[in-house]
Amino acid sequence: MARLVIVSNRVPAPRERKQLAGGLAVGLQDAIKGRDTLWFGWSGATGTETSKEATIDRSGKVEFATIDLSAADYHGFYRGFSNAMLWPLLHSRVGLAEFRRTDLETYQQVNRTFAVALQKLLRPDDLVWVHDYHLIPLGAELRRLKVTSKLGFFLHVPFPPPAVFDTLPKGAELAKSFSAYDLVGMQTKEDAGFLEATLAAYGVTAQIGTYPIGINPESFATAARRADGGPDARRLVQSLGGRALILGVDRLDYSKGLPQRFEGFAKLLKNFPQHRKSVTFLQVAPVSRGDVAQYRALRRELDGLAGRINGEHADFDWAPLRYLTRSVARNTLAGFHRIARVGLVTPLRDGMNLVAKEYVAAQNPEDPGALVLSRFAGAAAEMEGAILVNPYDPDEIAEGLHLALAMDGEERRARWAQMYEAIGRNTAAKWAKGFLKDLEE
Ligand code: ADQ
Repeated sequence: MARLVIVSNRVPAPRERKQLAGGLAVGLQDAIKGRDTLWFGWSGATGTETSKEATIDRSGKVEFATIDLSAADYHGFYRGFSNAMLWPLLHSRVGLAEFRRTDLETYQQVNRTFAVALQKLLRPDDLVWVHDYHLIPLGAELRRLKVTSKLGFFLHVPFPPPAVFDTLPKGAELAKSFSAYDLVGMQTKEDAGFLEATLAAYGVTAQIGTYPIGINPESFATAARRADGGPDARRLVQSLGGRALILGVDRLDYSKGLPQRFEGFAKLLKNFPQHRKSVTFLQVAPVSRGDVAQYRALRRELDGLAGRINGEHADFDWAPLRYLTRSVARNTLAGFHRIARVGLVTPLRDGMNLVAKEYVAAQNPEDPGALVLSRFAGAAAEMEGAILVNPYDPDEIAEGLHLALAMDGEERRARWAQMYEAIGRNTAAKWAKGFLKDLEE
């Protein structure tokens, strides 16, 4: 079997390697099993200089090769072009994108540096799988260095319509670099169609396929069952005093539609007063990318909204909204999902959104909760049993919440069964195996 070479912006830190958690790592775990693997990427450390060569260490069957970034490269490549330009653009948020020519140059330069360091470690029959928007030009840089191995690329985030992508300065060059890969994987058919149309506009083609990412439903369900009886879950249930829990779990990111979600909850309290005092909304949203201006502004906005909503609707013995910007352990969250009567997942745009799938996996099949889901999350294409809403419209979110809270057990079980079947159809393991099989052929 060919060696698998995974390339991702962040490589799991040594302490994370024994117990891989989170989307990408969980998906890849099954692909790695029993395979000779090299995992290459940024260490997460910044220093005075970007490393010219990777530092290599081994953990079981996996070899890790990492590069440190200089502070200047971190700013231009990671914080700048990747997260202040490409992230908003790919989520169709042109108004939030910040372009600087120097950031683009640094992005290209870092991809070149990665390629040079990686090329030295490659063997001709390796299967190289590059992940996400930080590394789009890597394939073309490797080809320039005469690498002949099979090269695959997977985009975890959405791809915008051609007219939106066209606003990216020097976008033609970036688009053309997709064609250096033998296979390009996207989350949904819509994303695949937009990429294909964009490439066509620049006169290039690529082999594009759709590979919706998933989770491992059984292991998440087991974690949820275990955590359900644990001390944190008990404390949460006790604190609810019999009220229904609405739960949101996200990174603090403007793609997740949090202000509109908070407004939607406030509309629920206002437009459907029968739920006043019988629901509590818990939003867990740990700060992410706190050094990008747009993320700091979002945090300020949410602080204000949370204060206003609680000020307006709370009573001396009840606060409707609980908002946490610190992180909560993954297993604890699994238990919280199981307790929640409603999972509230309303991104304005999302590649897939694994939280929606985790919510479904965590439910008690005898008495499952309902999922209110944005129709602009990749997951919406699979989740017929969800209550789909337009995440830009707080009134519609409120209506969705009302429907979820009023739904009888029979309908909840029927909808949940459809969703559980869907998350079992596209698991993390199937995603990785499907992509690699197609790349190999
Ligand atoms: P993210 O934008 O990070 O991922 P998502 O898919 O929802 O979004 O979450 C990925 C993982 O992070 C999940 O396992 C989730 O449980 C975890 N996570 C999210 N919020 C958390 C929190 N508050 N505390 C602890 N864990 C949390 C990107 C794309 C998505 C795509 C994934 C995978 O933006 O669209 O689904 O990659 O491809």
